[in-house]
Amino acid sequence: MICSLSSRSRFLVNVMGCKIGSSGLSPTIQLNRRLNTTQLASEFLLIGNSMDPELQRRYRQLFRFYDVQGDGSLSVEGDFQQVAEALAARWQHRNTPFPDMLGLLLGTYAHESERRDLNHDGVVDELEFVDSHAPVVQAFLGMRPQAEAFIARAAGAFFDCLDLDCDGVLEVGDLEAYAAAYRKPTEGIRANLARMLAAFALPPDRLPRQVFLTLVEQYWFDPSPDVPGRWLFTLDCPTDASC
Ligand SMILES: [Ca+2]
Ligand SMILES: [Ca+2]
Repeated sequence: MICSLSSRSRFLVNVMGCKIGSSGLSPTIQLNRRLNTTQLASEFLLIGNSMDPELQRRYRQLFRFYDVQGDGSLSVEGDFQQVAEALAARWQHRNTPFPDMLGLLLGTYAHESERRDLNHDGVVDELEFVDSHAPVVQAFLGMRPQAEAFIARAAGAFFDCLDLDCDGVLEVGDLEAYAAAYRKPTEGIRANLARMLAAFALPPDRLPRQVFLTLVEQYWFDPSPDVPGRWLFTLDCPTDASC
């Protein structure tokens, strides 16, 4: 995720993986490096087992979405670099909302990958990906107002990276470009967006910024079976929207 920081939410931001401090490493990561691998695995196994199964399912789904090469591991070089380049390239000949969008995306992906790489072998596997989000969930539950403010900034900045005409609304083409950057199929995106927007009694093909933020928060943190955000990364919605 992309971050702009305020001192109020530093703990949460540390957990969410944004860069702070002179070392460039969050205290969470620094602490992790003082533990040996066995201790670390035990810590995260315990936390991971306490996570809601539905959230674990979604994080596994998200891992597969992010896995551009489909090889069961994530890395900047193998997966995220081409995504960042594809998303930044859409802005060619346009004024970007950030001075160096490619650099911002690459830096964010690099930092997120480092945070998730619990055994520091340079890649993130599915188990690491799921387990590394346990402290994020705990931080969200423990610091809800700060967490929501953080989501508004971080996910909001990512929204801006996709909103080519800067009108505060994502269209189907913006979401298709995002999925295509991850080499994912785009056929079901229109129907999937329509069913999510129907839950907000909104027109089927325009996703406002605030609704996007709500869907992101639901996907990451609300395991309820009826929230529309649970569909956010669903790629196989039938085109007749009957799913
Ligand atoms: Ca690893
Ligand atoms: Ca737009």
